[in-house]
Amino acid sequence: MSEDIGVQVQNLPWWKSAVIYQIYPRSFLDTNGDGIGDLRGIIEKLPYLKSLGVDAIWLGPICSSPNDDMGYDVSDYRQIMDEFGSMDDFDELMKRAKAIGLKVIVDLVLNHSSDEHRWFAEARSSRDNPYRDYYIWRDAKGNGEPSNWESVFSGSTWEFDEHTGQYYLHLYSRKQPDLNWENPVVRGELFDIVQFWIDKGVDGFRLDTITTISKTPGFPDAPVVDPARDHQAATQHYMNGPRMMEFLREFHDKLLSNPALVSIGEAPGATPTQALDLIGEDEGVMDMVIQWEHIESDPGTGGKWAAEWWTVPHFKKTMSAWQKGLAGRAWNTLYLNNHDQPRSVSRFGDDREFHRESATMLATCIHLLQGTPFIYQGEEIGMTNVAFPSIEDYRCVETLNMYRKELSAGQSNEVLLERIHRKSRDNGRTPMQWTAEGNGGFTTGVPWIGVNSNHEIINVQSQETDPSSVLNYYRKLTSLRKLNPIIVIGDYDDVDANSDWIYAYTRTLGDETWLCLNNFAKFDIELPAGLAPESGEVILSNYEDGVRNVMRPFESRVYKYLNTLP
Ligand code: TEU
Ligand code: CA
Repeated sequence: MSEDIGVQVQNLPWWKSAVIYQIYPRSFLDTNGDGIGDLRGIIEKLPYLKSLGVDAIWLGPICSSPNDDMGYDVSDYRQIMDEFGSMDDFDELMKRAKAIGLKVIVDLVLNHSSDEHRWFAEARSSRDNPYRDYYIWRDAKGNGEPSNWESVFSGSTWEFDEHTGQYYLHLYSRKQPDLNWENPVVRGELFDIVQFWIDKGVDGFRLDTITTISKTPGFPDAPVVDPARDHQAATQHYMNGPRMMEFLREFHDKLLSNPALVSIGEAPGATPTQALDLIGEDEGVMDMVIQWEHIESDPGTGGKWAAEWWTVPHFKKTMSAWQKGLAGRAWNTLYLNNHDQPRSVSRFGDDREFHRESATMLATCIHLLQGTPFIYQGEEIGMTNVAFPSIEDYRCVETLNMYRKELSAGQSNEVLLERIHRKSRDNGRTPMQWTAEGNGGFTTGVPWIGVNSNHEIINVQSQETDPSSVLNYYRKLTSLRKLNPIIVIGDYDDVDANSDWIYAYTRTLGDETWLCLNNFAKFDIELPAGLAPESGEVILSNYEDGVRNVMRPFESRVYKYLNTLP
């Protein structure tokens, strides 16, 4: 690597060359047999995380919570959730992570609190309580709710409070009342909480649903798109709202501008153009956004539960729009999995016949793009969706609410379970599969949600010793990134964008170009002449012995050229 390039990479903020590993603490490792993952479980697995070659861990919410939405409903922002352990455990986790060079990012849920938070208990006690204005209260309009908005988790966003005779707003579950960011006292309280975690030594924040903190004044009705009141229609009144940038600018100037901290805002509904406002290199208010466009690139209109018709060209178009839209102006996050999504190998790959091939192809495709790759726990062994037989086996509030609503509207249990098997967030929340033994080595007790029975085949232990495993392929990817600045800062371009099954793109830095070919089909694809490389060194592939002009099912191949493509 030339000296110039080495210096360029060294001068980047740490999070640009990093790989971030997302932990869903509840499902990672249980060390006391209560069936719930805990901080001591994370401490125990720090050497494993280090061995993956990741640079930072992002911990899903760890604060006190009644767990209506599994920690995304916080009842005390300065305490650790009982089930997860104590603040001493957290301090120890920080110390041990730092000692082995792992950074720690925490998840902050500032759009709403739990209804069991002290503030809300006060607020609902009377109309003139000093905490009343911490939340959003409105009178009935006519005889009905203040607006027709549908909650993300089904039903109205307005919940009537008998005691004080007004409605409060909750974009998510009724146990997640929205905080009133219009109130400067609330912003002050939230910023103090952020400072509390900075003082704890964390390296950054993932800011939950941060683009919904400002709502259209007057709460106008959403256009009625369909009688089912899908929540998408209302999002225009609370996503990227009128004062969002102002609030975030204040947040940035007071706290987030600290260059040692990374700030990653979750931005459902953001387009590349909107993202530039939030994260533009010069004027941005955060470092990166978790955008949803590529993950929701099912072009249907029926909302998340509709049968999807995901296509490779549409996916490529979305990825390219983000790659090109942000190039040189802002920084991408790269991911296909998290705790809100079904497992990518089941969704975009083939979790049976081509499990290893498709898990490694998807990984290659994501990790070689420009941006910071995220690995979600279990992805590194190719964990799959689960198909529990009964609704009783499910835990996710979004899933359960949708089921109840649709069942009472006349839909059958069978149809609803099929949707849930395909799309439920619980697909991504089953316990981490460490071993082939009972409960996958996750717990000695009864797990809070079932362990996928395929842990007998898909688990960390068996993949550790297999050089061709998905796990060891992820290790190859993280180390390749460390050795090759082209992966971090090389320019991106797409190639043959019209191909139905191949996602081909180049990365270029100085006189070096990499061609990354990914076959999303479960059958052979013959490469068109322009794409079939005549020369070039293969630096990475998930198959042995590449065949020049044919890509086998879910094959990935990365070629390196000097000077120019042949
Ligand atoms: O997600 C925000 C969000 O938009 C999701 O609720 C999304 O609409 C849903 O998952 C689609 O299936 C964040 C968290 O990531 C999520 O886990 C929380 O439930 C939500 O905020 C509320 O805090
Ligand atoms: Ca436990």
